[in-house]
Amino acid sequence: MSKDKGSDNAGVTRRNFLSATALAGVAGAGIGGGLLTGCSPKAPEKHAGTVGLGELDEYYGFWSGGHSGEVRILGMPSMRELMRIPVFNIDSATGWGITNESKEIMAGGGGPYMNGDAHHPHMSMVDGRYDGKYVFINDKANTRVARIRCDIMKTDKIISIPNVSAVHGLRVQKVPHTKYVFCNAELRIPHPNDGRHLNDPTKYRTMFNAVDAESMEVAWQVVVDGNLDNTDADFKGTYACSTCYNSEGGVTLPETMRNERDWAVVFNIPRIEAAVKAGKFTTLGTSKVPIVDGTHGSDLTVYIPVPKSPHGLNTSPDGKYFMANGKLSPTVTVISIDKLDDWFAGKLKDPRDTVVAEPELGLGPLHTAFDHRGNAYTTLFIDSQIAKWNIDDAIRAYNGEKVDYITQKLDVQYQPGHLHTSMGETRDTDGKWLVVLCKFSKDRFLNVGPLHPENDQLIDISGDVMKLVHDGPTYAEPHDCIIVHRSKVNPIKIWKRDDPFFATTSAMAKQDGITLEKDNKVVRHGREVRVYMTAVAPNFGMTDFTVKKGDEITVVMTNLDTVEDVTHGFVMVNHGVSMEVGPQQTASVTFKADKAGVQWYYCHWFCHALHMEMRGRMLVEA
Ligand code: K7E
Ligand code: CUA
Repeated sequence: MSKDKGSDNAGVTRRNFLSATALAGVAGAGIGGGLLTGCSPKAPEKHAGTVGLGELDEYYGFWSGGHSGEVRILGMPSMRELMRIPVFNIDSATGWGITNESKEIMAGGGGPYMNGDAHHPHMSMVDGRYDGKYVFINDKANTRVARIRCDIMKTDKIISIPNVSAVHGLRVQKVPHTKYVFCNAELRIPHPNDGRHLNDPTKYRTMFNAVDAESMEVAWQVVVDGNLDNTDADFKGTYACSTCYNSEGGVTLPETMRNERDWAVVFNIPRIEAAVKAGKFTTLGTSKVPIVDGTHGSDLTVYIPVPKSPHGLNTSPDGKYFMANGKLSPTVTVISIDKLDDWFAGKLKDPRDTVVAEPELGLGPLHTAFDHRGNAYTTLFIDSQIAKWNIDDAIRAYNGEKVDYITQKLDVQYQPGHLHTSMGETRDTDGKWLVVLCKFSKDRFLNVGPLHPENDQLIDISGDVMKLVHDGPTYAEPHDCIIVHRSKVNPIKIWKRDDPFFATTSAMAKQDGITLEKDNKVVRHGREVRVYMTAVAPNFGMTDFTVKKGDEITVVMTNLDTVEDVTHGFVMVNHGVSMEVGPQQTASVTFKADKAGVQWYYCHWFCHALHMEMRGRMLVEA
């Protein structure tokens, strides 16, 4: 529980380190000393009514950053933002998109792109439970999928999905483990997309994609009818289900809105794997990814008619149901996963026979979350409400009984999209907290100009009634989040010297005969100059080096500090270059020495009372 005080690290803390080593040499307490020792905790006050000052949260929240392109870590239930993980975006503080290590990862996704549109962060699982290993997230803007390593909380892979446009819905396979990351490509494009077709919608297609979670290669793709929106997987390892709109196959808005019903499409994973294995696939263009046909009539899929333009797709954590959220219909369609077995065994005549409930909840149902007591919580975008309803009661009502399945409606501020319960997409769903990600904050906060923050609201669902307990303004646009118990996540505090994150850089150093842990040397290969440098607070291993104008400089920096939280940085003034170098990490950055004269570099991560003095000079000879 959230009773621990401060850090649970038994080793040297940042404060001890600073008082023991740094302050001795500083006249007076100095600016740094004052800053770092002046923060004595007061008596605990309650934050968000839930977590006292200095107390640790019970959960990690992984928040998508929407079109900011990043992922954020929040402490839950305090909703304090703990960290940002740059993924598809460029980040000035850490040098993401600037360092060689991050550029190598970003290059895996094609581009170069400076933007991303991240919607759905989901953690890898074993047997339907979080395993703390990876968080995956889609990029709708540039058709990519990224993986974050949860031991270091850095992005370690980005891939682009071939043959499709705009990856939207993303979920992991839950059982037996996350072998695949499932992702929906949303926008339909001509097959092949070679510049010949604009106005022939019969040529337009999109696909459901499975990415191998370990190799991060696309395993296979499934051609579908319509546009895919959101997706989720079952707790058996047999099915994934996606909402699918535009059953009309149109390309303009009026064309795509004509039909009263669209679909939930169910993908039979073992059958798809068997088809790929048996060679029953095609490929497109230069991509080698096997493509199987899952359009109407295929035995790899079933198209279940559901009311018009469904949006969210959620699996109940008891493993019994897929739920398609109606968006333009006030309903959520509840599909029995057992009955899907009957369908694929040929025992049912009509795909609608798999539907066991269709509760009417209110206007604009977008997403549904769950507790462990048989309740579902659905966002009503237009009504600005959460509907809490009982799943069994909704099934009884569908069977003709007179039961009121809605137990509460709660106003939220305003226009909610996703919502998520603590551990709610896993077998460990615990029914304690519900977070609702509201698209509009309107009047809830101080006016900050025409662009308003959004509003993530925290709701206590541990009792019989939902209670709103906290407003959390957020920057564009956390579509979705997951709330993971802290027992599942265990990041390291100091880098391991053999971390694959900087393996390419280490290999380059080795070729240059450099021992990164001690050498401070300049190695020249023609116009390519490699500057190998160590850093120990408050000194760079090299306070000056000389290059020639026009040289291409690669600075490789190794932080030799072994103290938790002592991160150094490297900024070369007037060169557009910055990078984070954590304890025991190596990082590198490449730039052109295109200005003659003395060029200062400095450390931009506060590391020491003499941090401001941690600097050096590059002399560029004309
Ligand atoms: Cu509803 Cu992209 Cu999950 Cu936004 S999606 S809300
Ligand atoms: Cu090193 Cu600041």
